[in-house]
Amino acid sequence: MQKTILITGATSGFGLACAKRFAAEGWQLILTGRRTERLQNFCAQHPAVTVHWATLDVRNRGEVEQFIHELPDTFQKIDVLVNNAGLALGIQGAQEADLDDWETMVDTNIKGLMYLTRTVLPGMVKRNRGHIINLGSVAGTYPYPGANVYGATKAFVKQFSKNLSSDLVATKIRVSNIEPGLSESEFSVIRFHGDKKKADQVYKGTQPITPDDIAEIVHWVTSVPPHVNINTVEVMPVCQSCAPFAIHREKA
Ligand code: NDP
Ligand code: 8X3
Repeated sequence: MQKTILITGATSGFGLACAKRFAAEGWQLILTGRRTERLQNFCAQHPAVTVHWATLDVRNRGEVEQFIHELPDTFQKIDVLVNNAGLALGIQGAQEADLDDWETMVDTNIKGLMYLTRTVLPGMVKRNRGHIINLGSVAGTYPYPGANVYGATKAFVKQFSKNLSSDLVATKIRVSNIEPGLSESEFSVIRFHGDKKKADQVYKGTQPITPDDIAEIVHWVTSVPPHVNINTVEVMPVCQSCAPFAIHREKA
């Protein structure tokens, strides 16, 4: 039987690459994002792929619940949920960061992921089949200046993923947390509120991870034998490593 994958944030970056990767494997797709035109374009460019799409802001709990509860019959049995929609906003220190940016990150990266998971899970438990794949980040483990709330939202994703596995231990449902490092997508343009020049500086002189690299990993975690659960994949480009501890020294 054809498998079904629901991908949030399928209009760009990792989500779009996952849509293409799973389509190539013959899966049927449920694609969401706020930019309707991009979802329409995907369908126009992939006429042979079975797609159900919806303009959906994951921050809207009512819309998320309605969307899942009203899925067409043939799309109701979701095999894989990729909780990918998310963003970083700003890189200022905590003392000067924009509180609206902080709220948007919490509402999207934490609450949106919660709404999707809580609404999709009962069906998976009923069928005793499914896989929740969350997009965490290395920022959920390693601190860096300006990551403040963004990193904290991804630390939530890390612990939530582990706690989900605990709740689901008596089921065949799998939970994976993918934690990428430096990856080039629209992520930095969004983070710098549309400043493409600033965003380009992030990747200058590096060979970052690509969305296709992440899609390959997401596909891989679904393809291991059903009794195997890939808990966490932490992945960085070769040009990246963990920062040393920072020590501030007073001038003598
Ligand atoms: P992109 O900016 O390219 O894509 C982000 C996607 O999230 C878009 O499709 C966007 O769709 C969607 N999205 C954002 N806010 C909402 C919302 N409120 N409701 C619905 N969809 C939303 O970034 P990436 O592909 O790089 O990021 C994907 C995930 O991976 C994020 O969770 C990010 O934190 C994480 N990540 C990214 C890394 C990187 O360096 N790029 C590294 C580690 C993790 P639309 O605007 O159409 O709604
Ligand atoms: C994205 C990776 O290092 O920019 O989650 O926070 S990083």
